[in-house]
Amino acid sequence: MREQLTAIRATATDALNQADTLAALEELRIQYLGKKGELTAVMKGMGKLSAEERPIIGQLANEVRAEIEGALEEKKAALETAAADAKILSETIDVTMPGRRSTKGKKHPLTTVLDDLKDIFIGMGFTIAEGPEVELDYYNFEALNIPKDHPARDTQDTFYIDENVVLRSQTSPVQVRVMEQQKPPIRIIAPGRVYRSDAVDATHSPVFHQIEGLVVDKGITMADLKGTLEVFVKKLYGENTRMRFRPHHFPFTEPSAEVDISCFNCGGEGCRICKGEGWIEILGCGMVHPKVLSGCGIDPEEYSGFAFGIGLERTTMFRYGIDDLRLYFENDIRFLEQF
Ligand code: 2NM
Repeated sequence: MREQLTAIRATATDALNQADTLAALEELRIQYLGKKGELTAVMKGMGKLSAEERPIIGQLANEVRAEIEGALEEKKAALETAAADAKILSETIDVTMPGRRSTKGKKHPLTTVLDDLKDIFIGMGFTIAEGPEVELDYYNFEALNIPKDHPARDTQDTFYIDENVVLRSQTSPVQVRVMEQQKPPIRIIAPGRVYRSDAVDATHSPVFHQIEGLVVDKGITMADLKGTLEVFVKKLYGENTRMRFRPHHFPFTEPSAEVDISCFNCGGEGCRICKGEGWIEILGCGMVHPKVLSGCGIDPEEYSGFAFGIGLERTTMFRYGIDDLRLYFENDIRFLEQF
């Protein structure tokens, strides 16, 4: 039995020295000290020893157990320290290393100008209305007094989803929806994406943005339209900007007009920007057609209104001197970084 114990002491010490993981240590603990372990088995056999031998072997067995336990503890502590050291080493941060510069995003020029336009109209008491981009033919055309044979309704010009559903070609359907649901006074702008079946070039895109405005109340006249646009134009293009109305035709307004401003580049002298004209067209507008009002349940004998439509891409081109609308959508960082 003495030999058995010294053999266990030797092999256990050896195995412990070689263990290099905490899991391996635990296995060794079970192998030697566990309920069915080798040392336990020897100690269970001590009953068979003589009275003289028993205390001597018993003492030896206790020594071997204490030794193995001690070695286990020591090895465990060493492995834990090594693991912690390795972790600390792998996590060191070199605080002297140069930092990585983070690039800061900013607003797209279209967003900047849209936000400015919204601020100007909100300042005049307008609220912002929104509506679907996939729109019923009824709201996009019919309710706006655009007859069945109008060229805008041609599949050459409008994207049709099916016979009755289109991608809206203007944001006026939003105005129609508001007029149907809300009693005057109405004072809204409807900014948003619109779609037309155009080929892409420097001034055309099948997707672009409009901001349309609508005011409906008792006694609204052309003077209110002119006064409102005058404030808008001076806020956006400067106090010295002059404005002129040219007669035009839209199916949904009567009378209708296009609005020019004195060229912000040459002040009206004539230059490359205004093509020598001194004037630049910036928007379309008019008094809401009585048929549009009554179609929305608003009595044109009691109420009148004005409406206007501004192209966001065009307005932004003027603001920053951008000469090609494709630049807005190409996401070239060298273009975007300039604003
Ligand atoms: C324009 C020009 C003139 C317009 C008309 C309406 C509505 F819904 F009230 F009839 N909304 N927007 C309008 C009028 C839009 O864009 C060049």
